Amino acid sequence: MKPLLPALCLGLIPLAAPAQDAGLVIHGGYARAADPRSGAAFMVIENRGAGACTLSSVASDAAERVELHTHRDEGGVMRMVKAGPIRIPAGARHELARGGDHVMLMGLKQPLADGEELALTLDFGPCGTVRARLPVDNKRMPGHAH
Ligand SMILES: [Cu+2]
Repeated sequence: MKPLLPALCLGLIPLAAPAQDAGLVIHGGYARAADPRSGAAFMVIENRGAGACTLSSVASDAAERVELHTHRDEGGVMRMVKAGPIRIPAGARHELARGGDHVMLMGLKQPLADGEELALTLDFGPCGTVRARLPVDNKRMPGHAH
């Protein structure tokens, strides 16, 4: 009689999904409006994979332009500047949060209204792309990631 177990195991192998294989997990995310034409998105990106992954860019159909931004202290004044790629080592997490790194949306096709969802595609280069749907929450206070 043929052993039954190997066949069962084969049936449990998940279909290939590059981003999942890379072990990138996004949680605690939300978006908020800065004004009717621009907004920002925040989230925690966790790299549960075996190798480092780098977030190179973010895309969204909701805005004309999407950029990675960060805040820089310039003589006591916090200024928002364009950020370079964000590298997340294996086993590490990177927080995109108010006052720090964030996803900036410019030229919103419609204002970010509470209760709606913002769809983003995060490009991690060789680690693949990750799609996220973030709730719009204009009332969330800084520091409340969850
Ligand atoms: Cu910004």
